[in-house]
Amino acid sequence: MPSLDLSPSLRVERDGSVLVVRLSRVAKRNALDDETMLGLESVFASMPAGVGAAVLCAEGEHFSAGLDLSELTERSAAEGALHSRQWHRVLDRVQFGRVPVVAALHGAVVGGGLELAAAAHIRVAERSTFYALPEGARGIFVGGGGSVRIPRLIGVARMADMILTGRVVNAEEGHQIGLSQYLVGAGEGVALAMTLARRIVENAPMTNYAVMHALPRIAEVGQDQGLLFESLMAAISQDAPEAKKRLHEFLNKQGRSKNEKVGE
Ligand code: 1HE
Repeated sequence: MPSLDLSPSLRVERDGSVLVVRLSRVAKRNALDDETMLGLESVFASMPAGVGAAVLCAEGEHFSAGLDLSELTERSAAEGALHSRQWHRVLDRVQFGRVPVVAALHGAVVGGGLELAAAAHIRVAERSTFYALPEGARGIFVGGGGSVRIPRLIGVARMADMILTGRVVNAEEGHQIGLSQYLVGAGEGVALAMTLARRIVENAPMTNYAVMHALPRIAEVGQDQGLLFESLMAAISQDAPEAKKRLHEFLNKQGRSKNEKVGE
């Protein structure tokens, strides 16, 4: 696997059509300092040609301890706003980049770590995973897009509870309430994330584009606009040569057994 290392706190490797992005700041429990965030921005902004999906995972016992609190102490309000906007920019690169992102979670997924995980399109959680928003205890508020992305996964009331009371959500509960789409045993997260990423790469590029860029926006607008937006996206995707080729293959049953028909 060729290595594309950028910063000491990130390890980036290519495995065929999948880019594996690994938080690698174990001594600080993968706390997200500016260097790491800017590294993530540059990775997701310059996805190499031929890569069709990314896996986001972490070394050590924890996915991420969130914002690096040592960088927070002397910041003014103005600097804080700019810093939060920097996080928004970086996590928008993750969510609205060129390729779908599958996050493999374990251990602490807290504060900004949960905000980062929420920017991925699919979350696979190992049973060691726990989620928390210690912002309340630290006297601050989320600043990395959490108040926008996390309620879309679990609702405002659950997120409010996590900040106000410091409630820690374990992997099973997190799975039930929608923080993860997959729940697996210890050490199985990255393998499943890789399998899912390889499956995603097989989709027509326009399908993946529509799911990443159109679906979350359609879900936010009114029914009228949403239905029109959906029709336009459907028309564009079915017009692509790849879609026409796939439909012909299905109708001509080229190289397909009965068992492969659904989902494939
Ligand atoms: C850190 C950080 C950090 C650990 N910033 N240095 N996030 C938090 O409030 C979570 C704070 N961290 C924890 O609750 C715990 O570290 C963990 C539960 C994640 C892991 O516990 P543990 O026992 O494995 O590790 P530790 O002994 O607490 O920490 C090991 C080292 O990592 C230690 O440094 P050392 O030099 O003394 O060895 C810790 O200081 C350091 N460390 N977490 C800086 N977060 C965009 S806005 C987002 C706002 C937020 O994210 S607020 C939530 C911040």
